[in-house]
Amino acid sequence: MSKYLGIDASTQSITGLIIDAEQRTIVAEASINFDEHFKATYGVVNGVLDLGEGVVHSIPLMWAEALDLLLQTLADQGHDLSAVQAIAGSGQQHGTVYLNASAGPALARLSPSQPLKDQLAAIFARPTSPIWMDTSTASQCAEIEAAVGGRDALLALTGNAAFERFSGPQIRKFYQTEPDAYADTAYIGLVSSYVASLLAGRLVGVDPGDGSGTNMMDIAARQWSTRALDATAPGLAAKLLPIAPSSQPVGPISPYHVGRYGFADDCLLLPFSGDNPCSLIGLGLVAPGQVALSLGTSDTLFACMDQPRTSAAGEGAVFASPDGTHYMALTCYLNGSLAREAVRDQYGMNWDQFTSALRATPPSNNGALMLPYFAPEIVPKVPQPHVVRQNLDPTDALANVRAVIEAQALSSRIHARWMGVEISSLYVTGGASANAEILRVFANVHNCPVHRFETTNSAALGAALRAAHAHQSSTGHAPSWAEVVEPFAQPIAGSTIEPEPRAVAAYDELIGQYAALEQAHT
Ligand code: ADP
Ligand code: XUL
Repeated sequence: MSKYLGIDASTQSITGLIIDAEQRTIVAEASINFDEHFKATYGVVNGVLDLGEGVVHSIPLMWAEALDLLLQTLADQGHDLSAVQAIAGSGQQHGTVYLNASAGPALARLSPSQPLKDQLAAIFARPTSPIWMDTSTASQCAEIEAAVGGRDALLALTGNAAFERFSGPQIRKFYQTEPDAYADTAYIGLVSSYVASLLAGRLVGVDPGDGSGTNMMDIAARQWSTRALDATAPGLAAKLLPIAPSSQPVGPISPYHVGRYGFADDCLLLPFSGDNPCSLIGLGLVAPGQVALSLGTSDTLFACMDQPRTSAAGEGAVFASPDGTHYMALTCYLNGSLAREAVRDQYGMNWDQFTSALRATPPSNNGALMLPYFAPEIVPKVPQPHVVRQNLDPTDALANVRAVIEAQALSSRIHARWMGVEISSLYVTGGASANAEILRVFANVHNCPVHRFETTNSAALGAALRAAHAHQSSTGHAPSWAEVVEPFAQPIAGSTIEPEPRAVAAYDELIGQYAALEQAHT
């Protein structure tokens, strides 16, 4: 028996993935898509509520309902959840959940005969949660940087400049705009720690991987920073739980899940981390070297580092790795899958037609370029949506498809430079990594092979591997991270996409034009 469950609570879905560490295989994978199941009840589109003016929230009660549905689905598929020895998870990063004083007792007395949503509806001090797509906190970012002594001081302390989507600026905005609700908030957690709490039946702290995405954690000490907390909102320290080390079990799973889904009562639970930090583990990046690309709702490019290298220009973020010793550098784009879908839908295509359009058009697109800011962009910073076309006919569907993908790939090359790592290959994950033609553009723009994996859910896989590492360590045999990830972090044989010299040369020429266009419009 060596089964481990990883759960990824992401923007558009919640995924569960079970590995058998002895057999070295993934034995179960199930996803609950929020729009498919909950659009009618909660009004979400692409998993979120777009409230206008850059305000984007989601609904923590929906995540609880989705967790129940996910575990029920795994049980209905015939997976014996009593065989799961440990669980870890990941959440979309930065999103904050605000709970009142009834949350702790309500979690402690959960009855397996009622769903979570019926027992937890009253625990929220704020019914919705701002998430990583929210860009409405520019003034709070400036205030926080100023209060700690400037951007450089915040960078040195937390590893990151203030970003609109990070938790600290979002908490500050809540305190400023809804002071009474802020005062009534007993606990503030992240998406990750909230979902972990639903599994634990008690409140669980934020891990250093996700804590580094808050602008509130001392990145060197991996603890909340009093200076940063004071710069964010008054009384904040009392509303946070201590940072929970990523590899230290928080206890057994709650009796609720034992009674309802048949988990063993000694099934261990680990703190959850961020989706990108868990993907780092799921793709096997437990030592510096490889670079990974995640094509999910957000597109992210990331690498493992020995030391926290910071991005002075604010292009990238630095997070603590959940492996406990390393760090990750990350560049995040808001216009990832939803920009690809915007083009796909504008021309009435499905993914097969989108893929055919890529096949039918030449690398560098005869010089046609697009800046694909269908929504505000994080890198480069673009506060208002605006799509720019240069030498690109808006009625030419095929050229527009190629233009959006080339823009994303060229931008990922330009804005990866701050990481200071040579990209000699790319490990890919995320929903759109199933599309080989999209990957071909990235291979040619970066002039490197692109490796694919059995699952596109590397965050859930990384969480399952974290569970395996912690459980095996707790039973006396402490394996190295390399030993734990090695059987799973193997590219699919024969699936590598190699760069094509002529296309590479075309992009080497085009990238200067793209950078100039970007500079002219940002
Ligand atoms: P997240 O974890 O951020 O919620 P995923 O990694 O699950 O997102 O990716 C979901 C996205 O994958 C969808 O929004 C969709 O745009 C994209 N996707 C799925 N299949 C394809 C495909 N064949 N080609 C391009 N994109 C795809
Ligand atoms: C990373 C980021 C996104 C979210 C959602 O900084 O904002 O990648 O984690 O996946």
